[in-house]
Amino acid sequence: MDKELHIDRKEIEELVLYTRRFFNDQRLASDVRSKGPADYVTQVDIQVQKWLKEKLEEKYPRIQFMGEEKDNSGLDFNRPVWIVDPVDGTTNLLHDYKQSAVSIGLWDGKRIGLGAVYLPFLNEFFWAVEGEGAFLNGSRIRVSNNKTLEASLIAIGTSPYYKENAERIFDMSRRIFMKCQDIRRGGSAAIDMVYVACGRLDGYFEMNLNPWDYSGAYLIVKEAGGMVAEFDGSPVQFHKKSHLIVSNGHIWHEMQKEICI
Ligand code: 2AM
Ligand code: CA
Ligand code: CA
Ligand code: CA
Repeated sequence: MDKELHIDRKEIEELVLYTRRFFNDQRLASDVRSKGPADYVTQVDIQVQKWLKEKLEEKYPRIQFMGEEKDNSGLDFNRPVWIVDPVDGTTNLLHDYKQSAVSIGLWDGKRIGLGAVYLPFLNEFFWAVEGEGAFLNGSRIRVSNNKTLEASLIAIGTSPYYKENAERIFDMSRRIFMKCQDIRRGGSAAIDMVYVACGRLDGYFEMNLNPWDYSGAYLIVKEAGGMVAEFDGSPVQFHKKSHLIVSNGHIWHEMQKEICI
């Protein structure tokens, strides 16, 4: 990462951990607006984004801010950008399912140099800086060592806002299911990815993800020894929608074989 940016881990961690109070406020979670099919925004999303935007802009005035719940036109990706999902897993929040995350990636103008994902309901803070490894609450994490799909637990994504893709997605999921130990559907891309990073899951795939869904967790998976790439094997692009396969590395190609028929 560009060292000139002078990012202080402790400072970012404190800002992110502060957001826990918004997640625990039932009034904010039940203040809901619909953005489209199966697509919602609550006051938790709004308040967490507002908090992070204000604080990050105050501490790092040279870094631009991209967030799911704002207009992101006019950003210059040749310069640094925070890529923020204030709540990943909003549908879970609506149902009090306790599986949601705050996700922050730092695009340094060339690549992702830092990733932070916070799980407020578990009080787990995942962190990675390029070349420095991945951490969960301060302890080093590694992906699992499972070498086959047969021994693997795989999370799927269902893209509920694009139900016209359902047949294709459930076809892929069925093929994966037939070869693996079992599947899970957690509802937060960021959580599924950091769970791959720390070995709770062996793989995950989903279509149509936005940069704020995966930018924070991307580096955490990579620094934990895992692999993240588009369905066709090409590198992840951070300014557009992506179809991603994420794994411990060993089973990436075996997953791809079932997904891309
Ligand atoms: P969200 O909770 O921040 O909206 C669930 O399938 C995953 O897809 C979650 O990470 C969810 O993020 C994300 N998601 C939800 N709506 C989406 C949309 N319209 N486009 C792309 N991703 C979406
Ligand atoms: Ca959303
Ligand atoms: Ca999201
Ligand atoms: Ca979100």
